[in-house]
Amino acid sequence: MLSFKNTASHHRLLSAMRREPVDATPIWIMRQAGRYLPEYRATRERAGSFMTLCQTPALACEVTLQPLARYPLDAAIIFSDILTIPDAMGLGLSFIEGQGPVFAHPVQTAAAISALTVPDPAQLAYVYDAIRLVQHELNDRVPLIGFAGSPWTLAAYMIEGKSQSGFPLLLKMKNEDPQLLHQLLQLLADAVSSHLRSQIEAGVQAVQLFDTWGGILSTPDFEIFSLHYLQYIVKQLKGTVPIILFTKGGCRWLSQIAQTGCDVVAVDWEISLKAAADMVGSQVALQGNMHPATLLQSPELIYQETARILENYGKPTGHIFNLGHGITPDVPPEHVAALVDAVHTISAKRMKEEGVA
Ligand code: 1CP
Repeated sequence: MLSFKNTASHHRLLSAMRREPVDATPIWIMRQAGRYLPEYRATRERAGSFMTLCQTPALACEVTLQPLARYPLDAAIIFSDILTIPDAMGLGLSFIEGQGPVFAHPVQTAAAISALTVPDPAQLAYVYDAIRLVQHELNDRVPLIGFAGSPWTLAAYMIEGKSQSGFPLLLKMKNEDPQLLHQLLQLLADAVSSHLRSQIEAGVQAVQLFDTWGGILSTPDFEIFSLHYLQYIVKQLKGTVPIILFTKGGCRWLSQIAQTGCDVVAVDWEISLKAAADMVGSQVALQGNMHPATLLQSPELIYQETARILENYGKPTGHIFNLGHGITPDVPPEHVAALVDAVHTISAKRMKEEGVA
């Protein structure tokens, strides 16, 4: 039986996810613990490698909390990576400077795919241990978000063996042996469900699924190869904690994504939040959607763009502010302070004026 922490209602993030009144719009940032922070780079250097950082709970806990020490963010996200699942399946993950993730044993044949199994939770225990450490340190200051990659996005890296523009080997398998690809996607859907369930048991109060590469598909193929498995995972987890679905490049499909039964639909910058709200209806909250490059501009321009996005959304709740994709390493840390302040100040003032706070 799945047990999870009773999610206290005083957290802005969780209230906004339920579309209940909030005193200000909550904000967290994808990749908020990352290379734009000098303290992250220092801990990463001390760890020696990215995987050691992920697999050492004390260090993963330390970097998870670093952005919270600097900014009044409304959530923490556990420091880990979506590729820990294929690593636990035996694919041999390493991160090569300047090249990104690389697998020693990509899966490209029926024999390699048939040999895979759902990892034993013990193989990912370092993630659950890190979650327990973070929850102890946070002491209910803000909620902690857990995450995983979508089956489609994980399959992309597992088949290609690395980050490869256009993912040609993945698309070749989709076209030439779709049943084999479905075998891999279903196994991943079970592995992702199991990993998220264990994260929830360890104490995360919401989860996000990153479907970073769903947007490369055509509409019929998105439904068959990505959405179907997102829906399967949502069904497995329904009734535990709120679920955020993020398909990058997926603005064409926001209404289908909302119909999976998820709680929050995360939106990139390709569509306005107002248009997104018209597509998803009133059953889900929205997350997003500032262009990450906005954070390279001056604090004045960041303030103006924040005001524009909040105004464009226009409703008192049901919005979690975020970027439309991860923060980039070249962002000056003080620009993040300007953003968090702008979101809270502008939204709190508006809620007071409208008498909702
Ligand atoms: O050397 C380093 O420090 C590497 C940078 C880095 C970081 C900070 C990687 C390598 N992963 C992470 C952490 C990470 N990855 C988090 C931490 C929590 C947070 O603060 O948000 C999360 C949520 C992820 C998720 C992730 N990893 C995604 C989905 C989100 C997205 O950005 O689209 C993907 C695609 C990955 C794979 C991955 N891991 C790392 C890199 C550089 C990549 C992308 C490779 C590519 O460009 O295809």
